[in-house]
Amino acid sequence: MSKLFRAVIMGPPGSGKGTISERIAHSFGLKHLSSGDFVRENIAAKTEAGVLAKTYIKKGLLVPDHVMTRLLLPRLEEMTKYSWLLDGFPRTLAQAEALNSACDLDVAINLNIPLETLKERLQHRWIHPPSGRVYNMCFNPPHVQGKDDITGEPLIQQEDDRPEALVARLRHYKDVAKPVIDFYKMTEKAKGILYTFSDTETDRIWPNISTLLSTKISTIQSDARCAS
Ligand code: G5P
Repeated sequence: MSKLFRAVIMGPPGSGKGTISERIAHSFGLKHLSSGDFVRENIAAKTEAGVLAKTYIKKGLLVPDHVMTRLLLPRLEEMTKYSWLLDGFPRTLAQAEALNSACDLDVAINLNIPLETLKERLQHRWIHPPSGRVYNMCFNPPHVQGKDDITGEPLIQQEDDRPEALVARLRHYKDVAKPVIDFYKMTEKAKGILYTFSDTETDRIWPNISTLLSTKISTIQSDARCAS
């Protein structure tokens, strides 16, 4: 019998959540659920939540909790048969509490990356909106400058990666993240699931995350086998 595995990945803008999530999804077969992608899909579809979210993202602010939980929790309810990795949620204590009520997590990954590294990365990030492919002009540049590798279509810089919005995003993250970390350290149900990784390079963090998840997933599956 195999048991489902549920994880979250948290970290400031530019900490590598998306990059690491792709590697986790690819290596471990978890569904990658990105809160940022859900928000952007809703903005593109001009849903009521999307129109509201856009006004916050433009200013580099978090989307209000009631909007985020309304977008995210129904998506999780559709995923009851799958193992998943939730990228970018929770961001606030209220979101952590809502998620805690909705499901049991196995692992919470926390990325701790220096501020200067974050600013440097995000200033150089460009995306291909139709596919969501992300480039960094230094770390993983496109083959042709300004063009998507697969389609050749133009790349754009997201509004919230522009310098004014960026500084506000990083500052705001710090204020709201600490209670979330404390929540995972102190709440009885979540005790022992938080793992923090600190470095300036994703490629140095990745092997440690990969080892952690290999160990956790095989422990959970062998526990499930013993119980059945
Ligand atoms: P998102 O989309 O969740 P952010 O701001 O949390 O956005 P972001 O900016 O997408 O997160 P990330 O996923 O942590 O960053 O990082 P990434 O995209 O993998 O890497 C950033 C860049 O660095 C990329 O260009 C990558 O190639 C490069 N890179 C990675 N590793 C390295 C490395 O080792 N070296 C170098 N040189 N480069 C590297 O959310 C967007 C907005 O939606 C709202 C908020 O307004 C948010 O700002 N939102 C929410 N609001 C409230 N609550 C929530 N739960 C919300 N979720 C989203």
